[in-house]
Amino acid sequence: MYLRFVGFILLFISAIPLFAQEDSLTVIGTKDVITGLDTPWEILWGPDNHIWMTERYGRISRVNPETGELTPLITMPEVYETAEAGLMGMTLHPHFPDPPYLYTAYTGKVDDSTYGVYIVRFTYARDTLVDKQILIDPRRIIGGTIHDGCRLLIDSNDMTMYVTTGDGEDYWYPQTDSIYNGKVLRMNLDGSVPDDNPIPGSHVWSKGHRNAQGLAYGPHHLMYTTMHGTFEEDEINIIVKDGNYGWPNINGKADFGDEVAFASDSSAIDPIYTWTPTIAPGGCLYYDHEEFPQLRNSLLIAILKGDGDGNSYMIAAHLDSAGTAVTDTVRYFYGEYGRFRDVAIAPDGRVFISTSNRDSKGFPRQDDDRILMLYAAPQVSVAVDEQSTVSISPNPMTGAASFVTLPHEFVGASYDIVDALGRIVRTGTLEFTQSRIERGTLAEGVYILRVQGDVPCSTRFVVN
Ligand SMILES: [Ca+2]
Ligand SMILES: [Ca+2]
Repeated sequence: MYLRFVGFILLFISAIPLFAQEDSLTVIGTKDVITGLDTPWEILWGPDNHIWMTERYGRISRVNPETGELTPLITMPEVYETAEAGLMGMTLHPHFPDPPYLYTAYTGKVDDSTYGVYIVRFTYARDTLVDKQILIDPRRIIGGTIHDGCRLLIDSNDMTMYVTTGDGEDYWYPQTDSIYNGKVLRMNLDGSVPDDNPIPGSHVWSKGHRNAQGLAYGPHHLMYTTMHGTFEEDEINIIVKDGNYGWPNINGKADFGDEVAFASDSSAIDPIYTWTPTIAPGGCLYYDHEEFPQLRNSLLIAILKGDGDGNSYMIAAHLDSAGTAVTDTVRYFYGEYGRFRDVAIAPDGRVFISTSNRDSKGFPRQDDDRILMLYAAPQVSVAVDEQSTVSISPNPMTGAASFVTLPHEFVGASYDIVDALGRIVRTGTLEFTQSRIERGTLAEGVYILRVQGDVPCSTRFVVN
């Protein structure tokens, strides 16, 4: 388990920083809810206080978040999993279990040679799923091997469901109204077209999308998507009725000649935020619970690629009070768990996030994939002992290593190194009265060395 602090206030006096009191710190603890999964795609909190989950190969399960017990509901042989295709988003009826309806989306065959994306409804009965109903003709959402969508979201005010679809890696689809790829679709819960959709008889709500995997309501009932750009400009969008979001004529913001021209011709809408280089945002949810003050009024976004090579993370994208601009973004769990695909939030403010290391693009560890729980952990003091019997030299560490000097009675003690965000970044044992501490992967910054002797002591040092 990692403990981390946010809200550390660093006060720099000359080159030596002093830490303020840590009484305002909130600690985010993480722990495994369940491991040994295969590419969980959707996780959501159900009214039965369980996590409901799809895995891309075709299984839907309930997971007890307290015990990690998994109850499989169905494994669907009709799901076609490859590259980015397979079983994807899921949602429950807002009044579940009355009616006991579950909605999901998957790639499957429509005939011997072609694939489509199925939007379906199941009925939940005694820990199984029965009576599958196909809500939209799957030939209208052409199934690709990549860019297949699909996140689902029900508006409980008018009982309509929104579904993001990918462009199936076809440049023509997103601007073509008759094809459902590269769109946000809107339907009644029986699959019919709502009377107030922008195009009579069509499920298309907005167009010009490349591949949105995040779809969530935020403040003021604004609807957000997170979207995969090309090699540049991943996006956060606010989705409006009949909006055109520009793809493939515009990637990200309309900031080049042809993009500007298309935007003025088509009234295309700019994203509210972009990332370049791209990081591949997955699922997102809006968070505004007091459990984690540092996450309030933000979109929590599961990031798939991040910096690549497994160096991915979760992002909290903080919003302004109107919800129409991102004021800053903060990364969590950088490089610690690999790729993240989706998030879920419990009513008590706990956050759950799922990894996606077995999706063929990750570097799975033995017990991947997993669902992690984020919880408010007891605070741990890392106050620095000003009269410490342990010292580090040279400090700042400018070379490959420094030496820790400590009294004989500390020899054999374990230590850890905590970074300025309160994360334990290294642990080890001090074998000698002068023990070498390698710089290794320590980035530039301020650290605290904590030694667990009979009388614990600590000292701070700087790496630059
Ligand atoms: Ca979710
Ligand atoms: Ca652009």
